[in-house]
Amino acid sequence: MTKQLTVAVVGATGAVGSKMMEQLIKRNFPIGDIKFLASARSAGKSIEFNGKTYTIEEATPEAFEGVNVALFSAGGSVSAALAPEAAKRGAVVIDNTSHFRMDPEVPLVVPEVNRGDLAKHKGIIANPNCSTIQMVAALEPIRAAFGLTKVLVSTYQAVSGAGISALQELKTQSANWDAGKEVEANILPSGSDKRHFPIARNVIPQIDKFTDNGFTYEEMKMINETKKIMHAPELKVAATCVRVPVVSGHSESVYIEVEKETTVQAIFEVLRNAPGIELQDDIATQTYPMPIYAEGEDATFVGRIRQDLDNKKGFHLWIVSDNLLKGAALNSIQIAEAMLEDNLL
Ligand code: 25A
Ligand code: L14
Repeated sequence: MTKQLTVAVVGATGAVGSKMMEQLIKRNFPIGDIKFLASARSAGKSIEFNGKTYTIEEATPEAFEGVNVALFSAGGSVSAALAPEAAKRGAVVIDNTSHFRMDPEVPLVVPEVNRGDLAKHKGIIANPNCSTIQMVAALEPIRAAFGLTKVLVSTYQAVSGAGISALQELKTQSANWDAGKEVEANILPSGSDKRHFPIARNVIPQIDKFTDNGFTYEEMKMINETKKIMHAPELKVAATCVRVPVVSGHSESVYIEVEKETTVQAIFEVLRNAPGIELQDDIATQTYPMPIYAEGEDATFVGRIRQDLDNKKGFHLWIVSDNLLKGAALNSIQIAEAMLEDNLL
């Protein structure tokens, strides 16, 4: 019989946390007991899970006593304070925030790409950035077959990545536009930055705050995390991250350079056999990935694959996935499943 685990979900009432709950049920994760932790604001409220009602508890260090797996998605400061406390009490933490991702002691894992890194864990595993997960899931099979030297990506990121309050803002702004009322902006591009712009009927070339080098933190996450996950410190990566008024599903225009000369047909073949990837590429029937069709789906969709006209080793791809699923909740649960299979839990 499979082991039954005690699971804690931190940030269950959030955009990612609620998807984690859905995935635990959908994938039949072996739960013996489960608890839901949030801020004091939500403690005492009730939450439905698999037909039963649970009371939300405040996330405190003691709340992790007896927990086997703790799924965190409540923001970086919550993980910084509580993930080590959970690990100290014997839980394996799977953390959705960026806080521990570049810590050399913390595995940063997309199971299809670097599952082997899980064995090196010391209590905390980091779930990568959503835009990074879908990109490396699609590029790893190509790297394994043809080598990879360079990646240039521009993203078209959905609003749900910024949490429930940002989604609410998109809805209110859209309604106000339609009603001819004044449109207010308080959250995007970044709640903690100085200026805010409407996302309804707009495109914002800033996700997260700016770092000193002119790239944003979101762009630097894509650059650094891609190299770490693919074990490729020499890989050249650059990113431009852009918010678009889409609810869920991140899209990416990606240009890559491979080591060995190859063809679009050979890349099709590799992607057709890749785990978690669905090839949607047939221009004769206008078949290509789009976020409204990726929403709610587990796969990472790839299409519009073209050979560059000036560089035989250059290829262009269009990659789309549900940022709350493969980009966050699904990948977290897949990490837990892989650890169970590999006797790490
Ligand atoms: O700090 P960061 O890194 O910048 O992260 C910012 C946000 O990104 C989301 C998540 O927002 C996070 O807060 N996030 C995290 N990882 C993500 C990922 N991989 C990610 N988004 C995409 N991809 P969220 O809205 O999705 O979820 C927030 C959850 O975290 C709980 N929480 C917050 N502070 C906490 C805490 N839990 C424990 N301790 C703390 N100190 C939060 O629960 C929610 O589950 P909550 O109780 O704080 O909020 C419950 C409901 O309250 C409403 N609400 C939200 N903000 C406010 C508010 N009400 C009043 N004032 C507010 N400021 C919401 O309706 C919420 O559902
Ligand atoms: O996982 O879309 O580092 O605003 C947190 C916020 C990813 C995207 C992370 C967003 C992100 C994100």
